Amino acid sequence: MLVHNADIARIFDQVADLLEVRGDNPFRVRAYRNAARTVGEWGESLSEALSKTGHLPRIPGVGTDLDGKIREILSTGRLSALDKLQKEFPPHLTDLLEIPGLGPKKVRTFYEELGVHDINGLYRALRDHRVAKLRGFGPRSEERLIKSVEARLAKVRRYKLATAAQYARPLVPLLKGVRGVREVVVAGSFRRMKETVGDLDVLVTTEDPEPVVQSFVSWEGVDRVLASGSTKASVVLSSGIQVDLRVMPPTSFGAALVYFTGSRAHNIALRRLAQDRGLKINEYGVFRGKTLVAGETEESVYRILGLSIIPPELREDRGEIQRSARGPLPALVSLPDLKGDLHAHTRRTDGHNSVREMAEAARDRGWSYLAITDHSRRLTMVHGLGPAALRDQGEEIDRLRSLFPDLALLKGIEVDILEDGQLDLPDSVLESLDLVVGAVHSKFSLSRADQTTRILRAMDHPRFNILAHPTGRLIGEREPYDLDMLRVLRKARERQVALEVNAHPERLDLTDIYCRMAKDEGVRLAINSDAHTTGEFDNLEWGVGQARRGWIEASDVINARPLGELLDFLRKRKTRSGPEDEAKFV
Ligand code: DGT
Ligand code: CA
Ligand code: CA
Repeated sequence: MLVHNADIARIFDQVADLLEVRGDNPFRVRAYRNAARTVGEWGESLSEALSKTGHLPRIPGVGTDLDGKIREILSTGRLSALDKLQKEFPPHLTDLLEIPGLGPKKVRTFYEELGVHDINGLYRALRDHRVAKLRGFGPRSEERLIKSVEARLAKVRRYKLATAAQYARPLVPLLKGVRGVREVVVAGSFRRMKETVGDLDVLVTTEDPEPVVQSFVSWEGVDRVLASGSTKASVVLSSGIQVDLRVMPPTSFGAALVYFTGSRAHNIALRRLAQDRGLKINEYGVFRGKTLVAGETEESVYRILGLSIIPPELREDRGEIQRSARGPLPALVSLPDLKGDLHAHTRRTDGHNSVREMAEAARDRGWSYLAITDHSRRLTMVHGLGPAALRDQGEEIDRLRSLFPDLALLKGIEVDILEDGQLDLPDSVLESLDLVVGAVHSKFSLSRADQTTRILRAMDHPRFNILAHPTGRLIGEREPYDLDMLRVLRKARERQVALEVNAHPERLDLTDIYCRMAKDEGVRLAINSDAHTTGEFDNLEWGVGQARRGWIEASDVINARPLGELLDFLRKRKTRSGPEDEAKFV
């Protein structure tokens, strides 16, 4: 039985949804919700951990009860407690919770009073004006709900990159294990590291396609087979994600990889370029007349078109083809370039590990530095640090430093940017720190002018170093706040502030497009994990992916710099005051 962490998370979330609709104890609901989140983001596969060591790792928020439930899911793929709950309600009732403005109480009312079972049923009830007649509803809320439901019905489901990765990765060893298989690559938007993925596209090369298709469609993770032929198949996994398989001869590997990596726009541009040169390009190769002239490697395909090889993350037809016609593309930043992380939390606020545990994990990754940046005090959702608590943490860091001779532990804070642009700690406290990460956690709905002014003012603070998750968006859940990004970027350059590429799978903020805009404006970036557990340092991979999609090189990234250069950047106004000195940091 193959169970991913994301499957466990999904089951726990379903339990939480159903408990909520039933009106169960909110603490119980929250326990499931938190466990879903932690397990979903856990770095190592719990299934592998259990089979390797015989027990589960210590997971914050997972006590003996939930531990037992995880084991049940890992061994059976199901949870009897969920099966029982599901019998109480129609199977698609909780889909209604995905509609903005619909909480569990309303969902239950629709079910009990109107017999609504699913989103379509709700839509009919709305259109028949049955909802408007309910107590607590009226024509206005009816109108609003109709809009939300229509938006939901039109939406095609996409998966966050990190979630898609959990589903994609086990497929590779499975298919590599089939006799005769040469290469297995997950191509498509996944290979291009797009922030969300619609479906997975798996390319396999072999001389003998039959057994590959057979293993694929009969894999235990497959829920249903949509189509199956001699060299291709499409399935839906039990997680709901679709996977398209394509089996090709090894001589076509490069051409097929180019074709199935996409993007579609990139492919179309390549095809046009080929035509201009009297060539024909498809997934089997590049042809002059009937003669195959390239196709075994991606490099050969690009070369015959007069191009240098283009990294998958750039293949969006955003100028990469014209640029590669002129010579090699920039060497994009990669994970091993990072020398540390400048945004990480501990148990003192909402993290799960101690400073020491975080430092050990950083050391084990071979990093030169790690900044501890817990939340400041005013943040209402957690107990933020005030001056005394922060001093206390500073002393803890001082004591630990001798244990980590090769890792610089930096004292930092993730300080709230208040509504008026002030920072949520006194200057004297901020001055005592090695770095200040500033972030907006409240008042997301300020007007564009006010939100921009607020952030520009914060960046004017002489100790402000990094603007964390600059747009505040949560993928698929919360829109970015309204912001004049160009002005923010220009202020960042002027004040020697770096913008964060927050690597958390739900944030990926800055986006690829803004990364590129930042580079064009000469702004430095910091690719940070915002880790709340040691395992979440792994999330940096997703941040690096977005930066690469934004054409970012190591030289643009402050945490790809050696410690000395990083400190130079952070200590900006202790040694100098104006942007004219910035040339020092190139
Ligand atoms: P997704 O799945 O929506 O996140 O995005 P992709 O890029 O993975 O798109 P998908 O799965 O429809 O197709 C995978 C790749 O196959 C796509 O990036 C390019 C190639 N491809 C598919 N259909 C066509 C087509 O009609 N024309 C061309 N030129 N390429 C195609
Ligand atoms: Ca795809
Ligand atoms: Ca596809």
